[in-house]
Amino acid sequence: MFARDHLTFEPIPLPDRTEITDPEMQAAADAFFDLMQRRHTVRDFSPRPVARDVIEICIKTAGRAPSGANHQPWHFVAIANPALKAQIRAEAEEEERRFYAGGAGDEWIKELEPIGTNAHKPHLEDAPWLIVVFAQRYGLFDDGTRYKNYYVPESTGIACGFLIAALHNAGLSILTHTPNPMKFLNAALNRPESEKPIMILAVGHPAEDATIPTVAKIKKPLEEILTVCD
Ligand code: IYR
Repeated sequence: MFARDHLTFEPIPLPDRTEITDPEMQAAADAFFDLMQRRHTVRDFSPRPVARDVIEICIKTAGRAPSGANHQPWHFVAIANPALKAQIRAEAEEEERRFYAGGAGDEWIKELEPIGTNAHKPHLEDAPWLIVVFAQRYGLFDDGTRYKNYYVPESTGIACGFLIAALHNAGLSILTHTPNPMKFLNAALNRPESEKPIMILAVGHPAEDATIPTVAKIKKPLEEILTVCD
C-alpha cells in the first residue's frame, strides 16, 4: 500500500524480536522443514468445508510478505460461492482445452505427462475455497490516479509462498492452478485492468483417495540447489 502521506523516514525500535539459542534455532529450522516437506500439491478434494476465518487469517499472513517499497501489490479473492466456482471451472476448462489441444506445444505437453494433468478440472468446484491472487501492476489512488509498483512478480510470488505455507500449516491441501491465459478472471471477479491474475489456489481437505504423481516426491538434493561460499 502506498499513501501520499507517510513519505518521511521514521525509524522505530525493532518490534517482536525474540532471543533464541543456537540449539533452539536448529530445532525450529528442522521442525519447519519437517512441516514443509509434508506439503503436496493435491488435485482431489473432499467436500468437507473450511471455515472462512481460517482462510482470512492465512490471507492476512500472506499480507505480511515483504514487497517492493512496501507497496503490497497484491489482492486476493476468496471464493466459496458454488455458482462462481462453477463459472470459473467452466472458463478455466475452456482455456485448458485449447492448451491441451495444441496451444501448449508438444514439448510442454510431454513434460506434463508424469504429472498426469489434463483439461478436466473438477477440483475447481470440489475444493471448498478458491483463492485467486492478483498482482497490481500499478497502484490506483482513490481518485483514480496511478502510482508505480516495484518488483511486482517477486513481491506477489513471496506472498503466494507465505499463503501456501500458512494454509499447509493449518492442515489444508492446495493446488496451485494457472490456466493460460487467465484474463477471464478479471471479468468474472470484477477486478480492475491494473491487476493481473497470477494463480488460482484450490484449497480444502484432501479426498480420502487423493493421490499424487510419483515424480512429485523427487526433489533436487541440497548439493544441487545450494552453493556455499564460506
Ligand atoms: N495449466 C495447465 C497445465 C499445467 C502446467 C504446468 I507448468 C503444471 O505444472 C501443471 C499443469 C493445467 O493446470 O492443467
